[in-house]
Amino acid sequence: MAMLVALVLALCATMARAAVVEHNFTVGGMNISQLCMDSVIYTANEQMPGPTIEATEGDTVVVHVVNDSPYPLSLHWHGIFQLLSGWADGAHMITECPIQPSGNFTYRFNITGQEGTLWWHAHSSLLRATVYGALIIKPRNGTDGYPYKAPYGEIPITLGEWWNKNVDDVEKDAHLTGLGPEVSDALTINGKPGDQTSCRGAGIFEVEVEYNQTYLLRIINAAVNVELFFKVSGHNFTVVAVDASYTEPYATDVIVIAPGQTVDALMTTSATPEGRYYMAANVFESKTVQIRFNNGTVTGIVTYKGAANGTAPSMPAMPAPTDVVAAGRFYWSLRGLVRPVDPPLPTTVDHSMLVEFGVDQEPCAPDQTRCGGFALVAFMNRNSFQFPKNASLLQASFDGVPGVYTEDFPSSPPPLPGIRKATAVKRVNHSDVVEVVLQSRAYSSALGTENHPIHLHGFNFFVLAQGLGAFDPNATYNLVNPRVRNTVIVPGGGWTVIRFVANNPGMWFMHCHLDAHLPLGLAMVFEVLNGPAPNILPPPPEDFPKCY
Ligand SMILES: *[C@@H]1O[C@H](CO)[C@@H](O)[C@H](O)[C@H]1NC(C)=O
Ligand SMILES: *[C@@H]1O[C@H](CO)[C@@H](O)[C@H](O)[C@H]1NC(C)=O
Ligand SMILES: *[C@@H]1O[C@H](CO)[C@@H](O)[C@H](O)[C@H]1NC(C)=O
Ligand SMILES: *[C@@H]1O[C@H](CO)[C@@H](O)[C@H](O)[C@H]1NC(C)=O
Ligand SMILES: *[C@@H]1O[C@H](CO)[C@@H](O)[C@H](O)[C@H]1NC(C)=O
Ligand SMILES: *[C@@H]1O[C@H](CO)[C@@H](O)[C@H](O)[C@H]1NC(C)=O
Ligand SMILES: *[C@@H]1O[C@H](CO)[C@@H](O)[C@H](O)[C@H]1NC(C)=O
Ligand SMILES: *[C@@H]1O[C@H](CO)[C@@H](O)[C@H](O)[C@H]1NC(C)=O
Ligand SMILES: *[C@@H]1O[C@H](CO)[C@@H](O)[C@H](O)[C@H]1NC(C)=O
Ligand SMILES: *[C@@H]1O[C@H](CO)[C@@H](O)[C@H](O)[C@H]1NC(C)=O
Ligand SMILES: *[C@@H]1O[C@H](CO)[C@@H](O)[C@H](O)[C@H]1NC(C)=O
Ligand SMILES: *[C@@H]1O[C@H](CO)[C@@H](O)[C@H](O)[C@H]1NC(C)=O
Ligand SMILES: [Cu+2]
Repeated sequence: MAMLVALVLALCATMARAAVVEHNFTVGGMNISQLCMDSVIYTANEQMPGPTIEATEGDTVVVHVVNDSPYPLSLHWHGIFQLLSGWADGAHMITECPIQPSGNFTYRFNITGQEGTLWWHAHSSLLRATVYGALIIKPRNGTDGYPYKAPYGEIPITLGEWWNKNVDDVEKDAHLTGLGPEVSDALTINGKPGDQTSCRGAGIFEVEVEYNQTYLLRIINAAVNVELFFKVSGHNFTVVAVDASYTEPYATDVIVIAPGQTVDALMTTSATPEGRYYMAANVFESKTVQIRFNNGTVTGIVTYKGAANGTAPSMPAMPAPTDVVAAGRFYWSLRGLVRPVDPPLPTTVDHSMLVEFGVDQEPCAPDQTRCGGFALVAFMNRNSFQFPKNASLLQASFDGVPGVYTEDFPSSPPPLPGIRKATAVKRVNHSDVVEVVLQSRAYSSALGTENHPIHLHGFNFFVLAQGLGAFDPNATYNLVNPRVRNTVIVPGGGWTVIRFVANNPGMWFMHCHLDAHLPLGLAMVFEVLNGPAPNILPPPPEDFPKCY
């Protein structure tokens, strides 16, 4: 009996009870001095990055959002499954109409069957440049739940992109000129541009570590439009998870990360004791034609305990911004960690899709008053996604409002050329298995190609294969230990195959996570129907932002 009591106590100690993790986020203006300039930006709780949400798998997250900004706002919980809580996904005009200025809304969702590093961000206009933060999910079993030795400490590294200009104006200008957003003014690590910019005394992120310990770096690419290389001088990494899915340990000296993605990497502090080491990030630019890009380097500092003040940190040798080999090696080397507790790869496919996408040129529209020559347009299977204006897709579907969207998103590229501006969804039954060949294409020689980080809301997917050029139907798929992600790079002009189980009713956005491409139409939506009880989407919460 005593033994039984001891056992029960031990279980209680290791298995955290499901808790409610509650936050208040007020999104409003704040004065900031950044890059030697005074700016007004919009943030959650006057923090950039915004507050970190820390939860345990099984918890309920409740975030009361008050919109004190002049912009319509929605917050997306990037990578969260939103099982039967699709109303809380925060995708602007897909799952909700935005929270109007002075309005408020409480996002409520349970975190079920996922753990690791995710993040949250505004999903309206370019606000996510400043409205973002980490969302960290601990295993139910605490650090014993990690499939690797529990680290001594954890260091969140949120990489961002900074504009001196108001980012809503950057977005408006992008439309008026038809050319996409201008290049950002700096990259940031945990909100700080570091000490390699022309602004002396710009803030820098610094972290103190103990010698000869292993730390878990939770790296998030919250940048708006750029893939990044990340290194720490004198240190190597072991990648153990991406997008809150465990990987087989992967040793590397450089992390490559696309907007929307996360990487968990172990780093052992075994360099010279009492030393100081720069962490640094710079852009990986995959475009095949020359363009302007942010060529700056953001720095932070890892200071070993006892380091003398003023010790100059050593700088890592960064890959060149065009180092496609380093980038490809990282992205394509990752393998999923197969655990009995994780959902297995489905072996049969109900919907097999080929989705061709890219960016092209079209004549300027009348409202593009600063457009000369041509405007950019993007599409998937010739459908350039248009955000609905009067109702969110989910509300229209739930209330049966006609005319908001069509259900004819094609499963393969239509034979006729021409671009349709449409709000088209692909309908699938609950629990159907969907496989998509994502095929990037060059539509205009002037624009070339570039990598696109494709993000799927509501689901993780298995990444089965990828390659350059046209999809190879004879390609070997990894059906053994494919990596699991929510955002995957499709190589410029190349292809990537993903597979997922549509086990959650709702309207789930799939789009390019470069904010430059989303307003151009590089998106589509999966409509997943209700399944048998209990797999039925409940009605929206009472305080749901009103569309009509
Ligand atoms: C949120 O704000 C309300 C009202 O001001 C307050 O009662 C509550 O304690 C706050 N909750 C948290 C988690 O800060
Ligand atoms: C920023 O500072 C200006 C001048 O001090 C002040 O008038 C304004 O209210 C501040 N704005 C915010 C959002 O705090
Ligand atoms: C979330 O968890 C709570 C507490 O366990 C439960 O009452 C609620 O039904 C769950 N919500 C959903 C959408 O599953
Ligand atoms: C949220 O909005 C409701 C309805 O307008 C209002 O009654 C309430 O006071 C608001 N709450 C907060 C915290 O602003
Ligand atoms: C958590 O611990 C329990 C009891 O030791 C075990 O049965 C379970 O598989 C563990 N869960 C995970 C996700 O590791
Ligand atoms: C570093 O830590 C390892 C294991 O914790 C230990 O075996 C080793 O002796 C330590 N090395 C130094 C130089 O302290
Ligand atoms: C990092 O890994 C490389 C390649 O394996 C190795 O040459 C180098 O010595 C390692 N550096 C450190 C600091 O461990
Ligand atoms: C980086 O870009 C700026 C602006 O386009 C340019 O003036 C500068 O020479 C570039 N620096 C390097 C090292 O290429
Ligand atoms: C470095 O400077 C800081 C602040 O000036 C001080 O608190 C700290 O003790 C100094 N550390 C060492 C190792 O001298
Ligand atoms: C949206 O609503 C406006 C005003 O009620 C109406 O004129 C317009 O036709 C509606 N558009 C669509 C696509 O339903
Ligand atoms: C859903 O399943 C039903 C019954 O098998 C089938 O008739 C229908 O075509 C399916 N719908 C979709 C969108 O796959
Ligand atoms: C795929 O393999 C078949 C049979 O070996 C071959 O006939 C076909 O040409 C191959 N297709 C491609 C695109 O390589
Ligand atoms: Cu893109």
